[in-house]
Amino acid sequence: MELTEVQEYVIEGNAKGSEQWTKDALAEGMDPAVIVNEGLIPAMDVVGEKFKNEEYYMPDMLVSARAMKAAMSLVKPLIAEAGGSSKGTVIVGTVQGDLHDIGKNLVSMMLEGAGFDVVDLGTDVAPETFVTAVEERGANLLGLSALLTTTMPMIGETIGALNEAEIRARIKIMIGGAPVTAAYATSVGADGFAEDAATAVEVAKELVGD
Ligand code: B12
Repeated sequence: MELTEVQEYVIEGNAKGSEQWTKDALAEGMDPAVIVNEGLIPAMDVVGEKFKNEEYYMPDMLVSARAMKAAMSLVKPLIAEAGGSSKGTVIVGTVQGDLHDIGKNLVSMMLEGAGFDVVDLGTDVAPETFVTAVEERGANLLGLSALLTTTMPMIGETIGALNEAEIRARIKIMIGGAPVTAAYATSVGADGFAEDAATAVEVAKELVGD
């Protein structure tokens, strides 16, 4: 089975196609991580390019996102299954004003796969909601995602809110999302940054001292 086929399904927004292809690929024994990293993610990059070039509009991005999610829902349990005993609890969420969740969900999935307990707060999460979750969940790591240059500052706002609540020292913070860089992470006082879900796992392990 060719990975270009599932890429096409995602690019054209064919959720039935991407789902069936993924089912067949898994039945044939393809590694779920390969499906994600070499099939689904590169496809979303193409979708982003098309949007930038005004070849695609919002509805096109949405149907592509749906096709990606249909495939991901099949892969997710398999990746999560690979985990072992808990390495700690991670709270994840997309910052306020931002509705992108595909990357965050992938990071969650990979963290679960690596043996972390993940508490996913979803998208458009207000700084106060993160503060409450950190207070209540006894987590040792927080992962913040932002996909828009306009919502990136909410990462800093969220860290500021944790400082204000005097709980910043309780938790390690890693951040990510397409526009986020290591330099930005340093500038807002985060502890770590990762540019993809696989690296996020390495950074997470490092931050919790695993
Ligand atoms: C799908 C998509 C959408 C979907 C989102 C569906 C969903 N449920 O997520 C919809 C259609 C809703 C959407 C809406 C919009 N979008 Co949009 N979208 C995209 C697109 C095509 C793909 C994003 C994606 O899922 N990528 C695949 C994942 C796997 O990659 P990722 O998110 O980068 O995540 C990886 C890493 O960044 C990292 N990571 C991510 N999060 C975290 C967190 C932590 C803690 C760590 C460690 C790592 C990490 O690991 C991930 C896995 O490897 C991108 C283009 C692109 N290629 O980025 C545009 C893009 C992000 N969108 C864009 C825009 C402009 C918008 C809109 C403003 C459009 C509009 N005019 O309304 C709205 C904003 C809505 C809102 N308020 O959030 C622009 C942003 C430009 C900018 N610089 O700010 C982009 C870049 C497109 C473009 N080229 O112009 N979008």
